[in-house]
Amino acid sequence: MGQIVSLASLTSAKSTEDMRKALEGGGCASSSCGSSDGPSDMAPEIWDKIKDHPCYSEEAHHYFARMHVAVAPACNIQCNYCNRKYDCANESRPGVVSEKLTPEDAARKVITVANEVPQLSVLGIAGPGDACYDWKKTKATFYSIAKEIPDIKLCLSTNGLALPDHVDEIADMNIDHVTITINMVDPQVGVGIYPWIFYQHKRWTGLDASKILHERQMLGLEMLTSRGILTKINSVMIPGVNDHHLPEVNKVVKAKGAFLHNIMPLISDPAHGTHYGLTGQRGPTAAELKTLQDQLSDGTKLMRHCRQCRADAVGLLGEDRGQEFNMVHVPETVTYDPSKREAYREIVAKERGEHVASKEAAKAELRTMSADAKVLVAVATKGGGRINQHFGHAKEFQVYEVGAFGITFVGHRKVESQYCEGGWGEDAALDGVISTLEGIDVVLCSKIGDCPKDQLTAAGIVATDDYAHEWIEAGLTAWFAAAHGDVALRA
Ligand code: CLF
Ligand code: SF4
Repeated sequence: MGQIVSLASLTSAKSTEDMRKALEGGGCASSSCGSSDGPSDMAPEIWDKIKDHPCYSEEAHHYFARMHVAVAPACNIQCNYCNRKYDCANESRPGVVSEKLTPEDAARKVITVANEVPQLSVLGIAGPGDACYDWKKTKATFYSIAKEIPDIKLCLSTNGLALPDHVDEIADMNIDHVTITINMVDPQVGVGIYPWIFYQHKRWTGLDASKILHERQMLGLEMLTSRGILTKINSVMIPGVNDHHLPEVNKVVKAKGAFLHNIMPLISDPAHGTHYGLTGQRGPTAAELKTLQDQLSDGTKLMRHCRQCRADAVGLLGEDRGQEFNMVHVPETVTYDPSKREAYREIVAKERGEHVASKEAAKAELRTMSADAKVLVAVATKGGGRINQHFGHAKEFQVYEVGAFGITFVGHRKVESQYCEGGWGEDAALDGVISTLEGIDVVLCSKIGDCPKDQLTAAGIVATDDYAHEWIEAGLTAWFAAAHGDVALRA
């Protein structure tokens, strides 16, 4: 068994050997949901495009990082979940304001991050307005960074209205990943989401606005997929507005060739000052989101590992290193040094092989179990695919459904305040963690004290550190076999 992986130790690793040591005992979480498909599930050229993209491959998100640069402030529509004071809520958490950058600043920042963060594989532009409407800045930024760091993947996110005007340039610039936020395919539904759009020098409202937006989104999607550009659809799930309509959206975007569908829960905190926030529109519960996702399992593959990240996010999904790379920390002149990224990639390539073998073994073992049992397991992990985090330090838990059918990655549960902050346990925080874990049967972590364990037991949740530092799949399977061994089918 390897040592505990610390992704922080990877990013601060000074040498290839340090990185290798940090990764041993590390790895990644897996699942059998759509976006976790591996090389055997798709054409090699598609796998090649997604294998290092943390949003397009669930497996990759444990190894590779993205960063966003906020170069595109202008927007051409109004969404009811957006307050223009903040960044584009289509691709980032509302209520977060990023530092606006010029394309030149952005280039310096990306090179600085690439020199420091070996996991960096993707540069995304997701606003803070609309990347296609503010196209000149988006284009200038991608152009200069692609020249400096040719192997970085370029990714953009858009509301779709201006998209058809730029698809040819997107293809020419090798932007292989585009996200369109599509919340409806019936303009009548859109009336409740979009108060206005600005199109062809004119402001449109009501059904007219929705119709135009819908037509442009569909056209943009078709144009992208016909050029082989991988297109992800983001949909914001808004209870009572479009939740019942999203299966239809899923069906339509699948028919038009979308690669992935990411259903994001509406965040409508009144403090963010959005229309929905101020009018009391609620977001969906975790259970409602899961029910909808389960309903869609036959449609376009689902992304379930989205973290609704900050608009100036830097790092692995779920990790927030944006503040470390504010412009005050970025040198005036900086030269790209590929050595850290190259060394990291070599190590990850090896590590992934071992992890895939472990997942296959886990799958085979589970197939020998009774088909009846099915449990929801929350795993505390710092990344690297291992059960390697103390219960009290977890800022989020990765949730898996486990049964004879295999292991399905369900999503993550964010912890508002960690149980053990500052070295001792806080009872009030534990209550919060327990309510975060509602519906979970089992918690696997690398360490847990008797007190929180007892309180979890009282809440009907089994917690154990027996599988500390195991690959996640191996630990899940071992726990499942121990708990359901009496009904195992094998001789
Ligand atoms: Fe950024 Fe979006 Fe590209 Fe990823 S994010 S532009 S596809 S590189 Fe990813 Fe963040 Fe979710 Fe977006 S976790 S909010 S899906
Ligand atoms: Fe806000 Fe983005 Fe919608 Fe524009 S597209 S209104 S920036 S959420």
